[in-house]
Amino acid sequence: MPSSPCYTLGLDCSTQTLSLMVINATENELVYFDSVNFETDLSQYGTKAGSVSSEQNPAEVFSFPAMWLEALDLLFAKTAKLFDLKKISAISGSGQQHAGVYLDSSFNERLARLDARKTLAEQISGAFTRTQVPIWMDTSTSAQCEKITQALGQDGVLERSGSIAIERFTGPQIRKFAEHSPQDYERTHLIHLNSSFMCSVLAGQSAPIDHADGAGMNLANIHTWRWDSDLLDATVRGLAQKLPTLAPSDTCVGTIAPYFCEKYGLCPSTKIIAFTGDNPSSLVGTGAVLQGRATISLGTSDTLIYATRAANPMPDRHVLGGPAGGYMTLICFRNGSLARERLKNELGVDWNFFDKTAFENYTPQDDNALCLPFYFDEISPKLRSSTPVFENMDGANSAQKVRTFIEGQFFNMYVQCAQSWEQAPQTIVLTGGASKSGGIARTIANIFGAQVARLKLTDNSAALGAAMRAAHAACAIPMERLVETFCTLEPPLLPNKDITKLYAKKIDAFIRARKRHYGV
Ligand code: XUL
Repeated sequence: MPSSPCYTLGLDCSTQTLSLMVINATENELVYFDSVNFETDLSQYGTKAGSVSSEQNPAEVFSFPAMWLEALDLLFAKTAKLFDLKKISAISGSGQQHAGVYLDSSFNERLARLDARKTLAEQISGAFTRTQVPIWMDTSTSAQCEKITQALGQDGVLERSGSIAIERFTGPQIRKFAEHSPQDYERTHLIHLNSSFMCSVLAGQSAPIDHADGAGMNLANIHTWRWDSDLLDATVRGLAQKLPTLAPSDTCVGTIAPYFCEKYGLCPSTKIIAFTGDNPSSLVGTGAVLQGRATISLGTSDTLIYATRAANPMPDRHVLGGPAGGYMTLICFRNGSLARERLKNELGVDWNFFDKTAFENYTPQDDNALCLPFYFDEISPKLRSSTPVFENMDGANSAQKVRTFIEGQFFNMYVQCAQSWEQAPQTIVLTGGASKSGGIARTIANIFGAQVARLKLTDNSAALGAAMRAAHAACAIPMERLVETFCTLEPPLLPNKDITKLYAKKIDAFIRARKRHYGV
């Protein structure tokens, strides 16, 4: 154990916010947390919850790398006033997965000469060959996915990259850019992910893409952890030249750029550890790097993640590199909190009603009421939808609608994963805004037949995971010890066996209804 304190800083650049957390890993303390909200704190970008949809094609959804840079300056400025950043030994971070950042040949030089009297956005934005970039909510690349699949076969793409060709993944998005904007594509010298881009800015040099986030591109080979030449050729010929290197998640990229030392008082020896995706980071921050735990994150999207030893790719799931070694499985559901918010608004109820009142004194009944809860095109399974379907619910009140909608969301999640996992988890850790909802937690416990608990220390498991990874890589603190200290759980909710049995019947009805309405 190191004798001097190990303060580490974790950043999470997610869809809606940039968050910053400081932990003192030697004293087992969470020391500081703050965040910047893209929609409200950077309203000049006109985003709704951090993204904008294209008017011509709602399947296209974008965000702005310049906005992420502005958020980084804002957040460090706020933090520097309240916390002595000189104490920080190492920084790591995470970002929303799949979003590419497209840069011209001036990027490296711009990073090398960052001037603390100016802002990051002012100095770096000139390198963007796309000012708005497609993010994970974008489902507009079906044609490109088809071409990639034709070239290698569905299994060929799956076996190599850990996923079948997926619309939001960076490779198909890059292909679309190359096809639709060939000149801007030509000018593009380097394509980073959100995570490796933010890491590069902090390190003042182009950073590698880590194995976990890199697997969300349909370009990396998950067995060799190199860019796969067949996948690259099937995407865009010559793409290899435009990609950073791939590296394990615990790689030390270098030390912090002088810009941050001069402006915010960080120490020049602060180590920068490779950034990763928000889901891999949450796997660490919830302690699900250990076997037997799975994590459901109830955020803009709902995601289910768990660690595995072997890769074992299957078409309905994504295999990523494990942020602490091995592999992890991820299933992402686009109809998460934004869909819950739509229903809440349509019913004219508040979150307290939605999370609590609607579930008071509720025991699920053996009836035919059910809901296919899709306000948006779903990615798991792939289906097109703009409104939920309520079946056998004529005359239902708001409370019944809320409950049936929530049951539908987690029936869908259960169906997407349970048929194919090797070993069902005994504990599910819930994170994200909606994890506070007792009604949702109970529903999940009963559907999955597992105990469900939230983290005691924080809601932001991605930022915590980043700070933990920094402590592990820079101060050599064992991951098991970090999990033991920082990922303690609140008292769990236990499943009710009779309700789990009843839900199994309802899940069969859900599968039939989903097939009837959407063909999947
Ligand atoms: C995962 C995914 C989302 C984003 C959200 O594949 O697309 O969970 O990472 O930030």
